[in-house]
Amino acid sequence: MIWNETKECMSRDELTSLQSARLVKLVDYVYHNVDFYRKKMQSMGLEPGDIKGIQDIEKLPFTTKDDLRDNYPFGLFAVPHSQIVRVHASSGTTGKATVVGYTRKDIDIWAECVARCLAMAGVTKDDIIQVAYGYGLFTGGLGAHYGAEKLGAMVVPMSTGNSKKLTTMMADFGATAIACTPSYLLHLAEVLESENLIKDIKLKRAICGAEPWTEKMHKEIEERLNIKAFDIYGLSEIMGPGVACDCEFHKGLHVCEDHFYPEILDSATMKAQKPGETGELVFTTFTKEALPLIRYRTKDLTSIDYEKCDCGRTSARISRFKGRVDDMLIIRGVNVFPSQVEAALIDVEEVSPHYMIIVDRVNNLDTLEIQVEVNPQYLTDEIRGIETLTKKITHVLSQALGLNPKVKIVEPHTLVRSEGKAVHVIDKRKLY
Ligand code: DLL
Repeated sequence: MIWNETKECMSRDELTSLQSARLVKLVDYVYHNVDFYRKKMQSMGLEPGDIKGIQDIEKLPFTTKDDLRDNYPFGLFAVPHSQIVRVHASSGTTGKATVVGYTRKDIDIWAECVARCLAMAGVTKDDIIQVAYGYGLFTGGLGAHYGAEKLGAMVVPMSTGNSKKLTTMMADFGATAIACTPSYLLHLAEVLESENLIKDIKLKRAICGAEPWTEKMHKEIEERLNIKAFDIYGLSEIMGPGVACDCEFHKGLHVCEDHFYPEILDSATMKAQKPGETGELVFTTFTKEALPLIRYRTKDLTSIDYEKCDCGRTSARISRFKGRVDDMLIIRGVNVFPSQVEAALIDVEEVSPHYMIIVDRVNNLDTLEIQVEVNPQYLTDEIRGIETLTKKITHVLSQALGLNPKVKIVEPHTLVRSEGKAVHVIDKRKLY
Protein backbone atom coordinates (compact mmCIF):
# COMPACT_ATOMS: atom_id res chain seq x y z
CA MET A 1 0.00 0.00 0.00
CA ILE A 2 2.27 2.75 -1.12
CA TRP A 3 1.60 5.87 -3.05
CA ASN A 4 4.26 5.83 -5.71
CA GLU A 5 3.66 4.54 -9.20
CA THR A 6 4.67 0.92 -8.58
CA LYS A 7 1.25 -0.24 -7.28
CA GLU A 8 2.90 -2.69 -4.88
CA CYS A 9 0.22 -4.07 -2.59
CA MET A 10 -0.33 -6.32 0.37
CA SER A 11 -2.24 -9.54 -0.14
CA ARG A 12 -5.70 -9.64 1.46
CA ASP A 13 -4.42 -12.03 4.14
CA GLU A 14 -1.62 -9.66 5.06
CA LEU A 15 -4.08 -6.79 5.12
CA THR A 16 -6.50 -8.69 7.36
CA SER A 17 -3.81 -9.46 9.92
CA LEU A 18 -2.65 -5.85 9.88
CA GLN A 19 -6.25 -4.72 10.41
CA SER A 20 -6.70 -7.17 13.28
CA ALA A 21 -3.58 -5.98 15.06
CA ARG A 22 -4.54 -2.35 14.52
CA LEU A 23 -8.10 -2.85 15.79
CA VAL A 24 -6.88 -4.49 19.01
CA LYS A 25 -4.51 -1.56 19.58
CA LEU A 26 -7.20 1.00 18.74
CA VAL A 27 -9.76 -0.43 21.16
CA ASP A 28 -7.23 -0.37 23.97
CA TYR A 29 -6.29 3.21 23.00
CA VAL A 30 -9.84 4.61 22.99
CA TYR A 31 -10.79 2.74 26.16
CA HIS A 32 -7.98 4.43 28.04
CA ASN A 33 -8.09 7.85 26.38
CA VAL A 34 -11.70 8.71 25.47
CA ASP A 35 -14.31 8.78 28.27
CA PHE A 36 -17.11 8.48 25.73
CA TYR A 37 -15.84 5.12 24.43
CA ARG A 38 -14.91 3.75 27.85
CA LYS A 39 -18.41 4.49 29.16
CA LYS A 40 -20.04 3.09 26.03
CA MET A 41 -18.04 -0.11 26.22
CA GLN A 42 -18.63 -0.47 29.96
CA SER A 43 -22.38 -0.05 29.43
CA MET A 44 -22.19 -2.96 26.95
CA GLY A 45 -20.11 -5.07 29.34
CA LEU A 46 -17.16 -4.92 26.96
CA GLU A 47 -13.50 -4.81 27.92
CA PRO A 48 -10.62 -4.13 25.52
CA GLY A 49 -9.47 -7.76 25.86
CA ASP A 50 -12.78 -8.94 24.33
CA ILE A 51 -11.68 -7.63 20.95
CA LYS A 52 -9.14 -10.12 19.61
CA GLY A 53 -9.18 -9.26 15.94
CA ILE A 54 -11.14 -7.74 13.08
CA GLN A 55 -13.71 -10.58 13.31
CA ASP A 56 -14.86 -9.01 16.61
CA ILE A 57 -15.60 -5.56 15.19
CA GLU A 58 -19.35 -6.22 15.27
CA LYS A 59 -19.22 -6.30 19.08
CA LEU A 60 -18.21 -2.65 19.16
CA PRO A 61 -20.61 0.30 19.49
CA PHE A 62 -21.40 2.75 16.68
CA THR A 63 -20.49 6.43 16.62
CA THR A 64 -22.68 9.08 14.98
CA LYS A 65 -22.49 12.73 13.97
CA ASP A 66 -24.75 13.46 16.95
CA ASP A 67 -22.13 11.96 19.27
CA LEU A 68 -19.62 14.46 17.89
CA ARG A 69 -22.13 17.26 18.30
CA ASP A 70 -23.01 16.24 21.86
CA ASN A 71 -19.31 16.33 22.73
CA TYR A 72 -18.73 19.66 20.95
CA PRO A 73 -16.11 20.94 20.46
CA PHE A 74 -13.28 18.70 21.70
CA GLY A 75 -14.96 16.09 23.91
CA LEU A 76 -14.00 13.07 21.77
CA PHE A 77 -10.35 14.02 21.38
CA ALA A 78 -8.00 11.34 22.70
CA VAL A 79 -5.00 13.61 23.21
CA PRO A 80 -4.45 16.86 25.13
CA HIS A 81 -4.70 20.15 23.21
CA SER A 82 -0.94 20.53 23.26
CA GLN A 83 -0.69 17.60 20.82
CA ILE A 84 -3.30 18.93 18.39
CA VAL A 85 -1.73 20.85 15.52
CA ARG A 86 -4.87 21.53 13.43
CA VAL A 87 -8.65 21.53 13.60
CA HIS A 88 -11.23 21.51 10.83
CA ALA A 89 -15.01 21.62 11.07
CA SER A 90 -18.11 20.80 9.07
CA SER A 91 -21.84 21.20 9.55
CA GLY A 92 -23.65 19.35 12.28
CA THR A 93 -27.31 18.38 12.13
CA THR A 94 -28.63 21.35 14.07
CA GLY A 95 -26.25 24.05 13.05
CA LYS A 96 -23.51 23.26 15.52
CA ALA A 97 -20.32 22.36 13.71
CA THR A 98 -18.65 18.99 14.13
CA VAL A 99 -15.06 19.74 15.02
CA VAL A 100 -12.23 17.40 14.07
CA GLY A 101 -8.63 17.52 15.28
CA TYR A 102 -5.28 16.20 14.09
CA THR A 103 -1.92 15.48 15.69
CA ARG A 104 1.22 15.93 13.60
CA LYS A 105 1.20 12.19 12.87
CA ASP A 106 -2.47 12.39 11.78
CA ILE A 107 -1.58 15.16 9.34
CA ASP A 108 1.30 13.05 7.95
CA ILE A 109 -0.93 10.01 7.44
CA TRP A 110 -3.62 12.18 5.87
CA ALA A 111 -1.09 13.62 3.41
CA GLU A 112 0.09 10.08 2.65
CA CYS A 113 -3.47 8.88 1.93
CA VAL A 114 -4.21 11.84 -0.33
CA ALA A 115 -0.86 11.33 -2.09
CA ARG A 116 -1.85 7.69 -2.73
CA CYS A 117 -5.16 8.82 -4.18
CA LEU A 118 -3.53 11.38 -6.43
CA ALA A 119 -1.01 8.77 -7.59
CA MET A 120 -3.91 6.43 -8.31
CA ALA A 121 -5.32 9.15 -10.53
CA GLY A 122 -1.97 9.34 -12.32
CA VAL A 123 -0.68 12.56 -10.73
CA THR A 124 3.12 12.60 -10.31
CA LYS A 125 5.77 15.00 -9.03
CA ASP A 126 6.00 16.40 -12.56
CA ASP A 127 2.45 17.73 -12.42
CA ILE A 128 1.35 21.29 -11.75
CA ILE A 129 -1.85 20.94 -9.74
CA GLN A 130 -4.37 23.66 -8.96
CA VAL A 131 -6.18 22.98 -5.71
CA ALA A 132 -9.56 24.60 -6.06
CA TYR A 133 -11.36 23.14 -3.06
CA GLY A 134 -12.05 25.73 -0.37
CA TYR A 135 -9.20 26.37 2.07
CA GLY A 136 -10.21 26.96 5.68
CA LEU A 137 -12.34 24.94 8.07
CA PHE A 138 -13.42 22.69 5.19
CA THR A 139 -10.97 19.79 4.79
CA GLY A 140 -10.89 19.88 0.97
CA GLY A 141 -8.33 22.62 0.31
CA LEU A 142 -5.65 21.87 2.88
CA GLY A 143 -6.23 18.12 2.60
CA ALA A 144 -5.59 18.03 -1.14
CA HIS A 145 -2.78 20.55 -0.75
CA TYR A 146 -0.71 18.51 1.72
CA GLY A 147 -1.22 15.33 -0.30
CA ALA A 148 -0.11 16.96 -3.54
CA GLU A 149 2.95 18.43 -1.80
CA LYS A 150 3.81 15.03 -0.32
CA LEU A 151 3.72 13.61 -3.83
CA GLY A 152 6.13 16.35 -4.88
CA ALA A 153 3.81 18.00 -7.39
CA MET A 154 3.89 21.78 -7.88
CA VAL A 155 0.86 22.98 -5.95
CA VAL A 156 -1.07 26.11 -6.86
CA PRO A 157 -3.37 26.84 -3.88
CA MET A 158 -6.25 28.58 -5.69
CA SER A 159 -9.08 27.82 -3.26
CA THR A 160 -12.55 28.67 -4.63
CA GLY A 161 -14.14 31.87 -5.78
CA ASN A 162 -12.28 33.56 -8.59
CA SER A 163 -12.95 31.47 -11.68
CA LYS A 164 -11.50 33.93 -14.20
CA LYS A 165 -8.20 34.19 -12.34
CA LEU A 166 -8.13 30.40 -11.97
CA THR A 167 -8.70 29.74 -15.67
CA THR A 168 -6.18 32.39 -16.74
CA MET A 169 -3.57 30.89 -14.41
CA MET A 170 -4.48 27.39 -15.60
CA ALA A 171 -3.44 28.44 -19.09
CA ASP A 172 -0.49 30.66 -18.09
CA PHE A 173 1.07 28.16 -15.66
CA GLY A 174 0.35 25.14 -17.84
CA ALA A 175 -1.50 23.38 -15.01
CA THR A 176 -1.76 19.66 -15.75
CA ALA A 177 -4.09 18.66 -12.90
CA ILE A 178 -6.88 20.19 -10.85
CA ALA A 179 -8.57 19.15 -7.61
CA CYS A 180 -12.06 20.60 -7.07
CA THR A 181 -15.70 19.64 -6.82
CA PRO A 182 -17.15 18.16 -10.03
CA SER A 183 -19.83 20.84 -10.30
CA TYR A 184 -17.22 23.59 -9.98
CA LEU A 185 -15.13 21.92 -12.69
CA LEU A 186 -18.10 21.97 -15.05
CA HIS A 187 -18.51 25.64 -14.28
CA LEU A 188 -14.80 26.18 -15.00
CA ALA A 189 -15.25 24.38 -18.33
CA GLU A 190 -17.86 26.98 -19.21
CA VAL A 191 -15.59 29.84 -18.23
CA LEU A 192 -12.73 28.34 -20.27
CA GLU A 193 -15.04 28.00 -23.26
CA SER A 194 -16.38 31.53 -22.98
CA GLU A 195 -12.86 32.94 -22.61
CA ASN A 196 -11.72 30.85 -25.59
CA LEU A 197 -9.00 29.30 -23.41
CA ILE A 198 -9.62 25.58 -24.02
CA LYS A 199 -6.99 25.51 -26.77
CA ASP A 200 -4.40 27.05 -24.41
CA ILE A 201 -4.68 24.69 -21.44
CA LYS A 202 -2.55 21.63 -20.70
CA LEU A 203 -4.92 20.02 -18.21
CA LYS A 204 -4.75 16.19 -18.22
CA ARG A 205 -6.59 15.04 -15.13
CA ALA A 206 -9.02 16.16 -12.45
CA ILE A 207 -9.53 14.76 -8.96
CA CYS A 208 -13.10 15.53 -8.05
CA GLY A 209 -15.14 14.83 -4.94
CA ALA A 210 -16.77 16.29 -1.83
CA GLU A 211 -20.22 15.93 -3.41
CA PRO A 212 -22.18 13.30 -5.31
CA TRP A 213 -21.81 13.24 -9.09
CA THR A 214 -23.22 11.02 -11.77
CA GLU A 215 -21.53 9.00 -14.51
CA LYS A 216 -23.09 11.52 -16.93
CA MET A 217 -21.26 14.40 -15.24
CA HIS A 218 -18.05 12.37 -15.27
CA LYS A 219 -18.35 11.86 -19.01
CA GLU A 220 -19.25 15.47 -19.66
CA ILE A 221 -16.19 16.71 -17.71
CA GLU A 222 -13.89 14.35 -19.63
CA GLU A 223 -15.31 15.29 -23.00
CA ARG A 224 -15.54 19.05 -22.58
CA LEU A 225 -12.04 19.39 -21.18
CA ASN A 226 -10.45 16.42 -22.95
CA ILE A 227 -9.07 15.09 -19.64
CA LYS A 228 -9.38 12.06 -17.34
CA ALA A 229 -11.52 12.65 -14.25
CA PHE A 230 -11.22 10.68 -10.99
CA ASP A 231 -13.54 10.35 -8.03
CA ILE A 232 -12.08 11.07 -4.57
CA TYR A 233 -14.08 10.46 -1.40
CA GLY A 234 -13.70 11.37 2.21
CA LEU A 235 -15.36 13.01 5.17
CA SER A 236 -14.04 15.30 7.85
CA GLU A 237 -14.92 13.00 10.73
CA ILE A 238 -12.78 10.20 9.30
CA MET A 239 -10.01 12.47 8.01
CA GLY A 240 -11.05 14.57 5.00
CA PRO A 241 -10.42 13.81 1.31
CA GLY A 242 -8.31 10.73 0.64
CA VAL A 243 -10.29 7.98 2.36
CA ALA A 244 -10.87 6.42 -1.07
CA CYS A 245 -10.27 7.18 -4.74
CA ASP A 246 -10.81 5.47 -8.09
CA CYS A 247 -8.05 4.32 -10.42
CA GLU A 248 -7.79 4.39 -14.21
CA PHE A 249 -10.24 1.45 -14.48
CA HIS A 250 -13.04 3.35 -12.69
CA LYS A 251 -14.43 0.19 -11.12
CA GLY A 252 -15.06 1.65 -7.69
CA LEU A 253 -13.05 3.70 -5.24
CA HIS A 254 -10.08 1.98 -3.56
CA VAL A 255 -10.30 2.45 0.21
CA CYS A 256 -7.11 3.19 2.19
CA GLU A 257 -7.95 0.07 4.16
CA ASP A 258 -4.81 -0.01 6.26
CA HIS A 259 -6.05 3.17 7.97
CA PHE A 260 -9.84 3.00 7.60
CA TYR A 261 -11.91 -0.14 7.94
CA PRO A 262 -15.08 -0.08 5.84
CA GLU A 263 -18.27 -1.98 6.69
CA ILE A 264 -21.42 -1.90 4.57
CA LEU A 265 -24.47 -2.38 6.76
CA ASP A 266 -28.19 -2.54 6.27
CA SER A 267 -29.11 0.79 7.85
CA ALA A 268 -32.31 -0.58 9.38
CA THR A 269 -30.90 -3.73 10.99
CA MET A 270 -27.22 -2.65 11.10
CA LYS A 271 -26.28 -6.14 9.90
CA ALA A 272 -23.50 -6.63 7.34
CA GLN A 273 -24.51 -6.60 3.68
CA LYS A 274 -22.89 -9.00 1.23
CA PRO A 275 -20.36 -7.66 -1.29
CA GLY A 276 -22.30 -5.94 -4.08
CA GLU A 277 -25.32 -5.16 -1.90
CA THR A 278 -26.08 -1.53 -1.14
CA GLY A 279 -25.95 -0.33 2.44
CA GLU A 280 -24.65 2.34 4.77
CA LEU A 281 -20.92 2.84 4.84
CA VAL A 282 -19.45 2.67 8.33
CA PHE A 283 -15.79 3.41 9.06
CA THR A 284 -13.39 2.59 11.88
CA THR A 285 -10.17 4.60 11.92
CA PHE A 286 -7.17 2.40 12.79
CA THR A 287 -4.34 4.88 13.18
CA LYS A 288 -5.80 8.26 14.11
CA GLU A 289 -4.39 9.72 17.31
CA ALA A 290 -6.43 12.88 17.92
CA LEU A 291 -9.92 11.74 16.98
CA PRO A 292 -10.07 7.95 16.65
CA LEU A 293 -13.57 6.82 15.70
CA ILE A 294 -15.12 3.42 16.08
CA ARG A 295 -17.78 2.30 13.59
CA TYR A 296 -18.65 5.83 12.49
CA ARG A 297 -21.93 5.92 10.56
CA THR A 298 -21.24 7.99 7.45
CA LYS A 299 -24.89 7.79 6.27
CA ASP A 300 -23.52 7.40 2.74
CA LEU A 301 -24.98 4.56 0.68
CA THR A 302 -22.70 2.37 -1.39
CA SER A 303 -21.62 -1.26 -1.95
CA ILE A 304 -18.26 -2.99 -1.65
CA ASP A 305 -16.12 -5.27 -3.81
CA TYR A 306 -13.12 -7.20 -2.40
CA GLU A 307 -11.92 -8.69 -5.72
CA LYS A 308 -8.51 -7.65 -6.93
CA CYS A 309 -8.83 -4.72 -9.32
CA ASP A 310 -7.59 -4.77 -12.92
CA CYS A 311 -5.03 -2.16 -11.87
CA GLY A 312 -3.43 -4.75 -9.55
CA ARG A 313 -4.43 -3.13 -6.27
CA THR A 314 -5.89 -5.47 -3.67
CA SER A 315 -7.73 -2.89 -1.55
CA ALA A 316 -11.51 -3.08 -1.28
CA ARG A 317 -13.45 -0.84 -3.65
CA ILE A 318 -16.63 1.05 -2.83
CA SER A 319 -19.00 1.93 -5.65
CA ARG A 320 -19.91 5.47 -6.74
CA PHE A 321 -22.27 6.80 -4.07
CA LYS A 322 -25.94 5.94 -4.38
CA GLY A 323 -27.47 8.41 -1.94
CA ARG A 324 -27.61 9.10 1.77
CA VAL A 325 -29.55 7.62 4.63
CA ASP A 326 -30.31 11.05 6.12
CA ASP A 327 -31.45 14.33 4.62
CA MET A 328 -28.08 16.05 4.37
CA LEU A 329 -27.74 18.11 1.20
CA ILE A 330 -24.40 19.06 -0.28
CA ILE A 331 -24.68 22.47 -1.90
CA ARG A 332 -21.57 23.87 -3.58
CA GLY A 333 -19.59 21.42 -1.46
CA VAL A 334 -21.14 22.69 1.79
CA ASN A 335 -23.11 20.23 3.91
CA VAL A 336 -26.57 21.54 4.74
CA PHE A 337 -29.21 19.96 6.95
CA PRO A 338 -32.86 21.16 6.73
CA SER A 339 -32.83 21.17 10.55
CA GLN A 340 -30.24 23.96 10.45
CA VAL A 341 -32.69 26.14 8.50
CA GLU A 342 -35.45 25.30 10.96
CA ALA A 343 -33.26 26.11 13.97
CA ALA A 344 -32.17 29.44 12.46
CA LEU A 345 -35.75 30.50 11.62
CA ILE A 346 -36.96 29.93 15.18
CA ASP A 347 -35.17 33.14 16.17
CA VAL A 348 -36.99 35.22 13.55
CA GLU A 349 -40.33 36.17 15.06
CA GLU A 350 -41.75 37.63 11.83
CA VAL A 351 -41.94 34.20 10.15
CA SER A 352 -43.72 30.92 10.84
CA PRO A 353 -41.89 27.56 11.06
CA HIS A 354 -43.03 26.69 7.52
CA TYR A 355 -40.24 26.72 4.98
CA MET A 356 -39.19 25.06 1.75
CA ILE A 357 -35.64 24.56 0.51
CA ILE A 358 -35.31 24.51 -3.27
CA VAL A 359 -31.99 23.38 -4.68
CA ASP A 360 -31.22 23.51 -8.38
CA ARG A 361 -28.23 23.63 -10.67
CA VAL A 362 -27.97 26.53 -13.13
CA ASN A 363 -24.94 26.82 -15.44
CA ASN A 364 -23.42 23.98 -13.42
CA LEU A 365 -23.52 25.90 -10.17
CA ASP A 366 -25.82 24.94 -7.33
CA THR A 367 -28.51 27.43 -6.41
CA LEU A 368 -30.28 27.56 -3.07
CA GLU A 369 -33.63 29.25 -2.55
CA ILE A 370 -35.39 29.20 0.80
CA GLN A 371 -39.05 30.10 0.86
CA VAL A 372 -40.40 31.21 4.21
CA GLU A 373 -43.97 32.01 5.27
CA VAL A 374 -44.47 35.36 6.95
CA ASN A 375 -46.52 35.41 10.17
CA PRO A 376 -50.02 36.87 9.53
CA GLN A 377 -49.51 39.71 12.03
CA TYR A 378 -46.42 40.87 10.15
CA LEU A 379 -48.09 40.71 6.76
CA THR A 380 -47.64 44.02 5.03
CA ASP A 381 -48.10 45.46 1.56
CA GLU A 382 -45.16 47.70 2.07
CA ILE A 383 -42.36 46.64 -0.28
CA ARG A 384 -39.72 48.23 1.95
CA GLY A 385 -40.94 46.10 4.88
CA ILE A 386 -40.54 42.93 2.85
CA GLU A 387 -37.12 43.96 1.63
CA THR A 388 -35.91 44.59 5.17
CA LEU A 389 -37.29 41.27 6.37
CA THR A 390 -35.76 39.42 3.41
CA LYS A 391 -32.37 40.95 4.21
CA LYS A 392 -32.68 40.00 7.88
CA ILE A 393 -33.57 36.38 7.09
CA THR A 394 -30.85 36.12 4.45
CA HIS A 395 -28.34 37.26 7.04
CA VAL A 396 -29.59 34.81 9.69
CA LEU A 397 -29.57 31.90 7.24
CA SER A 398 -26.21 32.65 5.70
CA GLN A 399 -24.68 32.82 9.18
CA ALA A 400 -26.23 29.46 10.05
CA LEU A 401 -25.44 27.65 6.80
CA GLY A 402 -22.19 29.17 5.60
CA LEU A 403 -23.90 29.75 2.24
CA ASN A 404 -25.77 32.73 0.83
CA PRO A 405 -29.31 31.58 0.02
CA LYS A 406 -31.87 33.46 -2.05
CA VAL A 407 -34.71 34.10 0.40
CA LYS A 408 -38.28 34.42 -0.78
CA ILE A 409 -40.97 35.52 1.67
CA VAL A 410 -44.34 34.01 0.84
CA GLU A 411 -47.82 34.67 2.22
CA PRO A 412 -49.20 32.65 5.14
CA HIS A 413 -50.50 29.15 4.24
CA THR A 414 -48.96 29.07 0.76
CA LEU A 415 -46.37 26.34 1.31
CA VAL A 416 -47.62 22.77 0.85
CA ARG A 417 -48.53 21.01 4.10
CA SER A 418 -47.75 17.35 4.12
CA GLU A 419 -49.93 14.78 5.80
CA GLY A 420 -47.10 12.42 6.56
CA LYS A 421 -43.45 13.28 7.01
CA ALA A 422 -42.99 16.98 6.32
CA VAL A 423 -41.34 17.69 2.99
CA HIS A 424 -38.92 20.57 3.33
CA VAL A 425 -36.67 20.00 0.34
CA ILE A 426 -37.11 20.04 -3.41
CA ASP A 427 -33.81 19.01 -4.98
CA LYS A 428 -34.01 19.37 -8.74
CA ARG A 429 -30.40 18.36 -9.40
CA LYS A 430 -30.84 14.54 -9.79
CA LEU A 431 -27.41 13.67 -8.45
CA TYR A 432 -27.76 9.96 -7.78
O1 DLL B 1 -16.34 16.64 1.59
C1 DLL B 1 -14.14 15.84 2.24
C2 DLL B 1 -13.71 15.90 0.82
C3 DLL B 1 -13.10 17.02 0.33
C4 DLL B 1 -13.86 14.77 0.00
C5 DLL B 1 -12.66 17.04 -0.98
C6 DLL B 1 -13.40 14.78 -1.31
C7 DLL B 1 -12.80 15.92 -1.79
P1 DLL B 1 -17.28 16.73 4.45
O2 DLL B 1 -17.47 18.18 4.19
O3 DLL B 1 -17.24 16.25 5.84
O4 DLL B 1 -15.93 16.23 3.82
O5 DLL B 1 -18.43 15.97 3.67
C8 DLL B 1 -18.47 14.57 3.64
O6 DLL B 1 -19.47 14.57 1.44
O7 DLL B 1 -20.20 11.96 3.78
C9 DLL B 1 -20.41 12.40 1.36
O8 DLL B 1 -21.80 12.51 1.62
C10 DLL B 1 -19.94 13.59 0.52
N1 DLL B 1 -18.87 13.21 -0.39
C11 DLL B 1 -17.54 13.41 -0.23
N2 DLL B 1 -16.88 12.92 -1.31
C12 DLL B 1 -17.81 12.39 -2.16
C13 DLL B 1 -17.76 11.72 -3.41
C14 DLL B 1 -15.57 16.30 2.48
N3 DLL B 1 -16.63 11.51 -4.07
C15 DLL B 1 -19.61 14.09 2.79
N4 DLL B 1 -18.95 11.29 -3.94
C16 DLL B 1 -19.62 12.59 2.66
C17 DLL B 1 -20.13 11.47 -3.31
C18 DLL B 1 -19.08 12.57 -1.55
N5 DLL B 1 -20.22 12.12 -2.12
